[in-house]
Amino acid sequence: MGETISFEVSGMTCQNCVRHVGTALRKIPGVRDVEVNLDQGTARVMLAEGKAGEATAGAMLAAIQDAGYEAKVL
Ligand code: 9UX
Repeated sequence: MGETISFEVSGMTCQNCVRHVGTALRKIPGVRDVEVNLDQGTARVMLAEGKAGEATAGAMLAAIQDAGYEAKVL
């Protein structure tokens, strides 16, 4: 199954924002799947098996911020 990391994401106001965040996170090597929830302001990132060392929370925070949103680990 691999691990999951969840984030609180602020600044998302529409489904385009959701797509921006999801696209940014899916580009990170070792990310298997991403679920972004606009209403909850959250992103859940599922890692590929054994990829926790590559796909770090810090890399995800940077990717979300580069896309124009703020986030913190839940
Ligand atoms: Mo969500 Mo933005 O539209 O410019 S992507 S508010």
